[in-house]
Amino acid sequence: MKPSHPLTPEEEINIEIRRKTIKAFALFGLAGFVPFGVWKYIKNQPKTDGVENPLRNILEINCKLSKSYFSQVRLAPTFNKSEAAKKPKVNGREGLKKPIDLTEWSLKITSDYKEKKIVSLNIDQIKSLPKHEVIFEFKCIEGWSQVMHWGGARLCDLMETYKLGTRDGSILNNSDFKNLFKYVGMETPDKEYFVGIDMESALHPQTLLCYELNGKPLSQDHGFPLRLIIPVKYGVKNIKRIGNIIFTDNRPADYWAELGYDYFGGL
Ligand SMILES: Nc1nc2c(c(=O)[nH]1)N[C@H]1C(S)=C(S)[C@@H](COP(=O)(O)O)O[C@H]1N2
Ligand SMILES: [Mo]
Repeated sequence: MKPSHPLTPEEEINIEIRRKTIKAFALFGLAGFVPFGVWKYIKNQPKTDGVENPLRNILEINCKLSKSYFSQVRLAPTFNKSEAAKKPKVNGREGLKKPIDLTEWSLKITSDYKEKKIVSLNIDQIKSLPKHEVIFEFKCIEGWSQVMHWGGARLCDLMETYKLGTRDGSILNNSDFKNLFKYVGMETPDKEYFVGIDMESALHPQTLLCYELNGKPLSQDHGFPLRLIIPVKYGVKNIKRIGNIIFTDNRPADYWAELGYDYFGGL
């Protein structure tokens, strides 16, 4: 349905909430059953400056790339440190068979164009990017969830700093989003576990490359030395022990999507 007038910001937000709500319910095969009620529920949440809380203004986000990409962004709800699980559960060990140490690890990033650009980074280079923390409810498709407290660098800051994500290797200018690759693929150093992420979710300000859990260095089981935390997606997309990253227009292989789960794995 196309309105006959330019949308007011309020209308745009409503359409966006409704779209996301329907998408979330479609995942559970419930589309057409609940959306309106749930949408109304979200709509009736407290507002900050006239904007429903789940959709906060991007103004408080300082990654330029992310800021120019999103005019409004829906943030995953966050919690206090005291609410985070003291003994966080470990789930999934694909690609983590043997322990790894920093002497044998680097993050290799490839951009999928003719002259493939490869950037290789060590953990100190990741740690020198601005550090962000997120405390959110981590959800696994197996049916459990827990509040977890993570720390690391924003993927969008990495992309901006190393001029990654654009097809011509330039820093994204304010409106030239067509120049962005469509996907980001990530895999473990042994390629046993791998995920594909849509660019929009990669640029989300809560999407972090994490090296800390509960304020301490990651354990091997939780993805040492670097893992993805992407609160807008289910656990499956939160790959542990990232070895390689690729920016590409070809939909990257995805471990759980190949086993029949929804490729986008969003919440
Ligand atoms: N390398 C790797 N990453 C992975 C998995 C895996 O098997 N291997 N499992 C995923 C799943 S299904 C979940 S729920 C989360 C669990 O993260 P945690 O062990 O830190 O709680 O990791 C995700 N990342
Ligand atoms: Mo999971």
